[in-house]
Amino acid sequence: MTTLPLRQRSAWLALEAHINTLRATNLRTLFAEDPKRGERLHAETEGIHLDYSKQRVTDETVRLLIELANESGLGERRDQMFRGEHINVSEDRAVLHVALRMPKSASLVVDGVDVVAEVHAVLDQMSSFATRVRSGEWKGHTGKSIRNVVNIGIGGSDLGPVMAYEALRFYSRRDLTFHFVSNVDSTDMVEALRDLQADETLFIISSKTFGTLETLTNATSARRWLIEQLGDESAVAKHFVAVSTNAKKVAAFGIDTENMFVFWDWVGGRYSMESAIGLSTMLAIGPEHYFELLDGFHAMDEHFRTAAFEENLPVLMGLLALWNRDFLGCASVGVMPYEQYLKRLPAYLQQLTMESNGKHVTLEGTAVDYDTGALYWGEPGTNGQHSFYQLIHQGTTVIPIDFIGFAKSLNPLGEHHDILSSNVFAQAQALAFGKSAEEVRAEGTPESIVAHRVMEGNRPSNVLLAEILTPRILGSIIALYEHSVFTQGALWDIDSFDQWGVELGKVLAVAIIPELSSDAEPSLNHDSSTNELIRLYRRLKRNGDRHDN
Ligand code: G6Q
Repeated sequence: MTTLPLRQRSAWLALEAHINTLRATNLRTLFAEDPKRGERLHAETEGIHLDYSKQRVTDETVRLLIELANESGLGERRDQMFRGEHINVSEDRAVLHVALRMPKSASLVVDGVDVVAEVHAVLDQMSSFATRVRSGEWKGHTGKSIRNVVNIGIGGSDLGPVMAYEALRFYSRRDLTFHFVSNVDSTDMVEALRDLQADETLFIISSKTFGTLETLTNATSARRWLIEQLGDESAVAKHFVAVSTNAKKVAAFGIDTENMFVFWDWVGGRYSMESAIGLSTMLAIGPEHYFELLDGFHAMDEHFRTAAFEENLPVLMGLLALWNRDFLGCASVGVMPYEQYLKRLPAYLQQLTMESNGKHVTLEGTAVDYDTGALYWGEPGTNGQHSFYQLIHQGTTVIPIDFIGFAKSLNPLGEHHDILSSNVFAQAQALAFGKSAEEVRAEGTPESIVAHRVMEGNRPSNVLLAEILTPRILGSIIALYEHSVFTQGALWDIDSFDQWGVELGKVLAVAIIPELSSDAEPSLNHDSSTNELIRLYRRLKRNGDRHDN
């Protein structure tokens, strides 16, 4: 299907005309004129309720956005993904993370191979390994059971495992400790290993390519530490496993491929947390809970694949995000989970959204003439309310917020949970409706500070509400965001599955490493700023001062 460039599509032009109606009104008026608005502008699936009535939209906006989705061929593009077509065009790859969570009974044949059967073979291998480690049957080099797990990986091979471990900590084994080393900064590794006994520690080296400098540097140091502690190189076999697509490099590193868990090039790094990259998650929560997590992902996949766009949560969220970005000019989105266990969710979503949709050309390589991915960030509630929410309420830039709340706490304690949740509703209310000068005056505020206390309101938000955080709900929330990202990318006509922008810095760093480490004064051929910084670094490095604790 050939489509016109985005800004020439008729629904886009209609939205450009329609925005003027919305500029002339605000959320206060929209709610006052339409008492049922809050009951109407919502959608629900898989126990997740999305209230989007506090977005700056009307029924007409949503209708036009859905028309834009249809005109852009969103349905066809989604189906291409589910069929395993190479929709990651710049890397010529299929995009099949949805196959990672299909049930065993399903089948998806891509290039003559049933990928679902392959996925479940690895899941079986992971389950049997996790069961052996968790039961104490897997013994380390000295015959002791494993008590500590250290996942070494970065980016997509770290953020998912860390986020899921924190999110599902309630369901995890408390007699096992989990550590996640990602940064090549030695402090990350040294602090993680500080209190660990080597003979009770299992390292999972997670790297799709097994060629990532940070991960290989960390893995090499971990291996050296283990051998030094246990005094025997053969100890590596019982304390190192690998998760990768690259068996050759795993073997070259010295990990027996018997202890390797594979995945495939059709799984993007930031879409890999439920592949073998989730091994640490499975070790923490056990296979049964892990399969519930996969079920949650799959249920949302099916909803995305089959539900009408009007009721389709990921499609609606994606369209609203595009509306805020391109028509309301919002460059940033705040994700605020009111659930302590989701404290790493904003960081996880930051990669998912920004690495996927931070793109400047269309699939054909033409420069886009509209804004693409927004900046995503956030903190768990209520902490942010006592710091940066000031700017969200009264600053000169409008930041749409996704509030994520739950009706029940996993750790009920007195009134805590109702106090926490009241803030979800109150913050969304305050952002939408603000406080007028008349209301401020009516409180007896001195005239000199009335203006300071006025809150203009009309600031958009989504509220996602579910009953309680379970592995299944977590899977559904992540898949919801994945497909929202997909929806935005499809309309923007960009490749949401590559990440060429991260390459240049890596290459430049590799050239600079020897210039920092060699004893001989290198001849520097960079720009004058880089040259000068390298010289200064070398001078400071030679400085004789030591810093001991
Ligand atoms: C994610 C990116 C990136 C990747 C890391 C780690 O989509 O591709 O974050 O996950 O660079 O790569 P490896 O898993 O290959 O070490």
